[in-house]
Amino acid sequence: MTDITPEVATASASGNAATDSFARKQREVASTSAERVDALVSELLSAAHDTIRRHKVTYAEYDVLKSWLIQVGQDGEWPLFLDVWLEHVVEEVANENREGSKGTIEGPYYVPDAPRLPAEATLPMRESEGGTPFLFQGQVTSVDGAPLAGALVEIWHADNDGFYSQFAPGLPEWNLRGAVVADDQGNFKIHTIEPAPYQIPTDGSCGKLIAAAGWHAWRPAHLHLKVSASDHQLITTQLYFQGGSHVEDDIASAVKPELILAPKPATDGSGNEVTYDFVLDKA
Ligand code: MBD
Ligand code: FE
Repeated sequence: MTDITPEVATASASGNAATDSFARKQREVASTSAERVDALVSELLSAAHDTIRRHKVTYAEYDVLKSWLIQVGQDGEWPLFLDVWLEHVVEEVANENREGSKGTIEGPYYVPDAPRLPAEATLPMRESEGGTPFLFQGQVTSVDGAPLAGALVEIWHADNDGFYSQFAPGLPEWNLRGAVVADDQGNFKIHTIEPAPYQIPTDGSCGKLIAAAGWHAWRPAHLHLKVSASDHQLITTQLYFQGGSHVEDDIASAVKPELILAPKPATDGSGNEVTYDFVLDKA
C-alpha cells in the first residue's frame, strides 16, 4: 500500500476545526430583546442598502456575494472571518472601561482545559520543535498592586511554521499550549519558542476574499493569553514582537502599542527573554 494520504494543512481542515471548537464552547446564550435585534439588524441592513445604492451593485456581484457566503460556511471559516474582521471592535467596546492591562481579541484557536503547569514550566513541544527559544516571564497583580497568588496564565501560540495544534493537522495535542499556575507572589516563568507570523489560509474563502481585494493575508507573530485570578476580571490578550513583520498592519487589527514586547538575548545564552506583567481589574 503506497497511497498514504499525507495530512495537509488545508483551509477547510483548520476552518472546520475552528467551527467545531466554537460549537463546543459553553457560552452563556444572551437573550436579546426583540427591540435590540430589530435595532441592530435594521441598522446593519441599511448600511448594506446604502452601499448597494452608492456603488450600483449589479446582479452579477450579488451572485458572487451569495456564493461566497455559502462557501464560507462550507469551509467552516465563519469563526476565522468574524475574528479577523469584526472581533477587534467587539473587544474595544467590551473593555473600554478597564483600568488594568490591555486586552485584545481571542481569535479562533483557543482550546480550554490545557494541561496545568507549575509557575516555572516549559510548554509541551516536540523534541525537534523549531524556532528561537523564548523565556516569557512576569507577575500578575491586582490594580491596587497586590500580587495575585495562584493566578492562572493560559497561553497558546503558533509554531515556527505558523500552525496551531488542535487545528492544523499533524501536530501533537496541546503542542505549545499550557495553563500555568503562578506562584504565591503571582510570578510565572514560561519556556517556549518564538512563534512565526500567521498567514490566513490562501486556499479557503477568507483567502479568496483577501486575494480578490488585493489585501495581504498576515497577522504578526503573537502569543495568545488568558490571565485570570479569583475576584478579578479575566484578560484575554495577545503579545507581539517589536520590529516583527506586520506588527504595523495586522490583517486582524488587533495590535495595540501596549502589547508589543521587546525581548532581549537570554541571560543563559539560549534564545531571547522578556518580562511582561499583567494587572487585573477587580471583578
Ligand atoms: C489567528 O492566529 C488569530 O490569532 C486570529 C485573531 C485570527 C486568525 C488567526
Ligand atoms: Fe493567533
